[in-house]
Amino acid sequence: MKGGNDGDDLDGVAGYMQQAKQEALQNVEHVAEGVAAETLSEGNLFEIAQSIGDKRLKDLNVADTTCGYCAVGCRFDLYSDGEEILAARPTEEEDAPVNGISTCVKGKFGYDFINSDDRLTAPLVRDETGEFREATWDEALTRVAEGLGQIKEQHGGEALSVIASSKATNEENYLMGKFARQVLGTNSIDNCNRLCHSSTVAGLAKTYGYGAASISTDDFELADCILLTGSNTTEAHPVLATRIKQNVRDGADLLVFDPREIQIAEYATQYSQINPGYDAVWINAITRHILNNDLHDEEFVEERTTGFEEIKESVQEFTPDVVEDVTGIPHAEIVSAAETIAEADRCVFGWTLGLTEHSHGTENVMAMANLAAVTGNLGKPGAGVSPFRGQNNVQGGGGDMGPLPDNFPGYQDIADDEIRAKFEDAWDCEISPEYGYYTTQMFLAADEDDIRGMYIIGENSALSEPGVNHAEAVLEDLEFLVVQDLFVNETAQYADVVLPACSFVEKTGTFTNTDRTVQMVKQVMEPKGGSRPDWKILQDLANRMGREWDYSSTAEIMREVKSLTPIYGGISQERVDREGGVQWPCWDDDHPGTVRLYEDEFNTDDGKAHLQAVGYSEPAELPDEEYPFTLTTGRVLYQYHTGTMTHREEGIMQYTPSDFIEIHPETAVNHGIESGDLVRVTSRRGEVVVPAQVTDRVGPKNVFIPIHFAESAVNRLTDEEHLDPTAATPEFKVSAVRVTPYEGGAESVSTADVATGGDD
Ligand SMILES: Nc1nc2c(c(=O)[nH]1)N[C@H]1C(S)=C(S)[C@@H](COP(=O)(O)OP(=O)(O)OC[C@H]3O[C@@H](n4cnc5c(=O)[nH]c(N)nc54)[C@H](O)[C@@H]3O)O[C@H]1N2
Ligand SMILES: Nc1nc2c(c(=O)[nH]1)N[C@H]1C(S)=C(S)[C@@H](COP(=O)(O)OP(=O)(O)OC[C@H]3O[C@@H](n4cnc5c(=O)[nH]c(N)nc54)[C@H](O)[C@@H]3O)O[C@H]1N2
Ligand code: SF4
Ligand SMILES: [Mo]
Repeated sequence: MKGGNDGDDLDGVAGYMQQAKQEALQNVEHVAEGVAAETLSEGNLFEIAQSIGDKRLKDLNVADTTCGYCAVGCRFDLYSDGEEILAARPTEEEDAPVNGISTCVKGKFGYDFINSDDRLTAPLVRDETGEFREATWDEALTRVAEGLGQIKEQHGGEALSVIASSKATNEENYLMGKFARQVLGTNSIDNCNRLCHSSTVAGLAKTYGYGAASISTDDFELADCILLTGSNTTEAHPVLATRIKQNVRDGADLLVFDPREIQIAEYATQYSQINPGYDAVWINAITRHILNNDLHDEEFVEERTTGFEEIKESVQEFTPDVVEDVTGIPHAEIVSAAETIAEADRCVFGWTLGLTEHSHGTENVMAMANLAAVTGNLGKPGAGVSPFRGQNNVQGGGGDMGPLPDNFPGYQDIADDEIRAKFEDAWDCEISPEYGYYTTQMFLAADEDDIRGMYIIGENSALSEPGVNHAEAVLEDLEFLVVQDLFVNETAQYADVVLPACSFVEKTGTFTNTDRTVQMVKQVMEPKGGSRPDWKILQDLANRMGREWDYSSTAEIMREVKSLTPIYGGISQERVDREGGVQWPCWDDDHPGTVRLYEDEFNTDDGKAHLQAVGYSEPAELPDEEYPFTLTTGRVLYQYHTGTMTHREEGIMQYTPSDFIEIHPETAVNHGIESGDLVRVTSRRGEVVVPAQVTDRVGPKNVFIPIHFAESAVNRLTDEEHLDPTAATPEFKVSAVRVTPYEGGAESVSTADVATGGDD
């Protein structure tokens, strides 16, 4: 933390906040058009500006830091008077490689959660009556050490699992992995990437070698053509959307494939409305048209890929009739997309969860990776693949740092004897070569008593897992559950001990964003009450469980990461701070970092891209007479996930205070439903009651519900059992449901109504 020092800047910050208000109210550049005006009450913004105006800047702390919401990785200065965050103001453009001078509403205004009345400020333990009571750190940590220790003693460390937090820093996630393997003796450690982009990581790693974006954010502005699918970019990655729209305004082509006519579709050269769950089909069809008409990049294919003949054969089944029938896309749209991509010199392929959250997500991603490779769109400016990552630090904390059942930091395979020996030596412990459970599998393994205790850090599994009626039963039945979070979230309600952690404004470390840039996160406020940064909690716990950890700062932890992780071999906090950001792979102190992957070779044994034949796939659960609609789920701009942070933001809650279901006008008429009416939505696994929003944004056979509301938790409807066979990602984007008008009226929606299982 440092104090502010420049008298003139005082006006600057106050002035900035006034201007921000104008922007939020009028200039709706990167917020969904037409709704920005309602986002924040004028009073709220005025108060912020006023409160800065009333203070002397030298009394304020200011730190240049990285946003803790999404993985775009916007940078800004945060101003605090020690009590609260007063303003977020973009840093100098050159210090903010991704966002330049813009940020979205969450990064700019989403800080009320930090001081929220229900923020955890002391550990909680269950008393004899089963209720929580506050405890000292000493008592709470002793209870945790005993609870986890007992299970380890009786059933072995493998009976324990850890869910690590992609909200937390790289350094903390590194320690979570080390803690699981060294202290608990389990490889069952995973994180939210499993619910999100693990199929991207698997599919890209198999084809190209690295499970990450090949490009930098700047490449969006260098491309002649951008294909976007399964990404509600303006709402989920607003600042990336701004940069894409900028390039489209300058003449680039934009192709959007999505079941919902999302806002970015308005800017598209071509928008194709697709049936959810058949992405490999239309992607293969585009590849087929390109190959059968010799529109591919022959030289690139010849020199830099293997498997071309196999994929040429495998795409032949995707004939125009088949494609139109299952995906709903007319052949002419396949042809025009194929030709636009083939004609472009530089094309970026961008995607998010619409492609990955399926029982065949890895195949979808491999089909996309094939398309990028056959058109030679890799390893050059303005061309490549970009899965937009989700949580602020899921790339680094959720992947690179190795809190994973199968990998050590830097994607080093735990089954490799030499690599395992390196970590056994560094960590002074024995590590099993057997992979642990993925998150989704942990919940299934608990049914068989293969998992008996869990340590859940910064993840709200009781809402975010698929099939939460099942997840809740598992959490309830665990022999021991520790939750480490900012709040008593829905998951913590099942815990034996809750440990109060602190947020990204209260600690120092690094995050790695969606384009592999490692950036500094800096403390601007003291930890709230008795809360502690995750790394300090882990250190205390490790030491109570027989180890001697002695880190005095997160910079020291990063030095250990650097020594064990080749792709972070040149990355230290000092360097990241000095240079503003460093992109991995960065092999040593003299290496400049990597702006773009695969310029010369792929990260495979022979240096070539290994194209993977991908056949027909369909969702695990198809609509039928009983459950005739396809439900898809996702996000809205102003809310973040399970709401732990954004529901505490008054301005944001004014805009999206409650849940809704998007229903096509035809469906609405057929069922006698009008906008605002309550609707009962039933799947084979459960039901929820939500108000209808009648709109032709969705197709007539589909409905959409956001994921942000506990009271009508959409994951009561989704399926925990049908997982991607490679990546174990759930099929969040497709469930078969029935919709019926809810007869009871709003006041009669009881908790029991919305919270119990369905009629299966
Ligand atoms: N405001 C906000 N921003 C966020 C988040 C948040 O909670 N709130 N969360 C962050 C995280 S962790 C993540 S992972 C990202 C997610 O970012 P996105 O993936 O963009 O978000 P979603 O809304 O889940 O879904 C994306 C799109 O997939 C489409 N879709 C649904 N089914 C299919 C299908 O079968 N095929 C295709 N091709 N498309 C389909 C939906 O219509 C939607 O437009 O957002 C990040 N940013
Ligand atoms: N149906 C459906 N379900 C989905 C999805 C979908 O599209 N559809 N998307 C999936 C995806 S992509 C994701 S990423 C998940 C998200 O699901 P979760 O990761 O479970 O969601 P969050 O609400 O972000 O939970 C993060 C928790 O971390 C806490 N926290 C914040 N900062 C810190 C910190 O520094 N330390 C600690 N210890 N805690 C902290 C917050 O208070 C919060 O409780 O949801 C998944 N679930
Ligand atoms: S786009 Fe993402 S990183 Fe940027 S300010 Fe918004 S939430 Fe934060
Ligand atoms: Mo995510």
